[in-house]
Amino acid sequence: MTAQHAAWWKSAVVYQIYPRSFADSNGDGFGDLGGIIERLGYLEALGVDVIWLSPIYPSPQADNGYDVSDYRDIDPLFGTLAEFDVLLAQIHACGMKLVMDLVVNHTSDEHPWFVESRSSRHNPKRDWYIWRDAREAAEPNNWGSFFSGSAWTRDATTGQYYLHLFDRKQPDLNWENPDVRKAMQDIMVWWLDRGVDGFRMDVVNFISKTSGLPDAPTLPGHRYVIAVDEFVDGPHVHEYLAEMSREVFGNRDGEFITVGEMPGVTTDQARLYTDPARGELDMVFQFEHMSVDQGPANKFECLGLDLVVLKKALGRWQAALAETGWNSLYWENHDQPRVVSRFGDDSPAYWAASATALATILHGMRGTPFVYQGEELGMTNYPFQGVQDHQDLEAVNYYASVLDLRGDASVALAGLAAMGRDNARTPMQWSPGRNAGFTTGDPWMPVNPNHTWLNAQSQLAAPDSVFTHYQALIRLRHELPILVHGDVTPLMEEDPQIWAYTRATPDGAILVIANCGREPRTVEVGAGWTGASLLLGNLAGTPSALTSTLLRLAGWDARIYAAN
Ligand code: TEU
Repeated sequence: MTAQHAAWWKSAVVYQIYPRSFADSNGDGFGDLGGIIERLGYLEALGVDVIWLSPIYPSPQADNGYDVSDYRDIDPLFGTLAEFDVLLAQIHACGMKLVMDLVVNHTSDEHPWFVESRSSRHNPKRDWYIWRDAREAAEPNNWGSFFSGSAWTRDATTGQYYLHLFDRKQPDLNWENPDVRKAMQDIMVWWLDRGVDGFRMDVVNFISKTSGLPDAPTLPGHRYVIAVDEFVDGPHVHEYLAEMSREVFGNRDGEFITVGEMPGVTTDQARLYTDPARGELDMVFQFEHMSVDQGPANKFECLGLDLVVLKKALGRWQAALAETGWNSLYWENHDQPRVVSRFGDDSPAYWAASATALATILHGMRGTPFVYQGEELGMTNYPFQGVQDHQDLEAVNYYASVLDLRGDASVALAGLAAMGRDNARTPMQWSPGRNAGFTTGDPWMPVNPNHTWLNAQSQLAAPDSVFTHYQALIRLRHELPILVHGDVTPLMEEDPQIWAYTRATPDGAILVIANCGREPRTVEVGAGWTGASLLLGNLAGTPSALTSTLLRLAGWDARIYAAN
């Protein structure tokens, strides 16, 4: 966080592990810390610098750990604090760093703070959460939950309602209370003292709500509204994050990384959050490129991809944080469908090429790339057959709400299959064998049937696999400062099939170009690129230099050239 250490994470690549789906060492069907320890060699081989773990704290698991009931321990599902210490030591011994997921906007309703808070209107913890009286015998306002229904639940003990932007088992903390902020800072210090290297902060731009909690403008046909304007980048959020950074990292030496997950964040806000001079966060996860193919009020409404819109969304973020601030770069995480199925082409002929082309485009940009487990293998969406295949509460609640409103069930199921979070949560595909080598027991989520041919074991043995392409991209980022720092200039912005841009420093220039479609394309590149040498291509047999200004690209052909 301090100025002299500001740069290390700019050339780093982060790998996200969703522990319950990564590797199971004890046969209970859930991934665990022991499983991660066994697979550290795999991550070393991939070459990543930082590992981010989705939450492993004790939790009722209503939202798979994003509902924390104790911030200072490990859920027995995953292991013990002693095992955590072993994992951390081994990660450090491999030269990697560990980032914890910090869920601070809300806790579990089973956290002792909330148990106390709900016990009486006069309990000292009452004000740690957001309680309001009923309005005309109904919810205090019209805010909806991200997981369907109202964002308020009435608690019988006191008759008041508490706010939960997510599930009713995830009550929102009241960040206006300085004791809440101090408690969270203490938790962060506790983990840093244990040796962790930073935090990914869940929905951290939601922690400050508009004072008075006003109604959101109503939407026809909707009783509740996701009131983004009343909690996204709210009035005190910058003050709270600056205070957190000062109190937690202020006097601490070391190399840390902080990234705030920020649905709905704008480029102007992101520049403020990540301006090193303001001392808030190192980078944010923005969502603009994740919403280009979703309906504005309903993420399960699938619009299909317009590549120009996607290119411009990411291009805008590249430009906006060029001078001040820093981008994170990601295609996937535990909340998103698999990118090869979403923006690529997962048919047999183009699966590998489109997975590697999309990787090339993302890793060529300026920012810190994040790889989500299995993305480096080109893992695909799951062939969901019906609602019974979905485990995620967001999916289950959404389906129920559509049925409630007499909506079209088959459209809802198609939306869930395409956009559902469970796509990312099927077990990691290690081998062609039973349960893809994930567990010796019964996996908590079904394994994708394509693990027989799509798995780590076969890709590690193949010279031209999706895995080896990710390996090469990560190596390039470490070796070429121009990939880290070079200015980005988009090319052919209106082309619906070609994605291209240059990176440049006073010392050199790089061309990143991909054909994002099946049809071959011949593209005219500037005369300056004649003689450029190929740094990386994703198809076998790509010539090692550009010999003319006409570049012929096969379907899903992607290349990185260095100018001579
Ligand atoms: O997600 C925040 C978020 O707003 C979405 O991306 C979320 O996945 C949801 O689908 C919105 O429709 C974070 C976590 O990453 C997610 O796993 C949690 O469920 C959520 O916060 C609550 O903690």
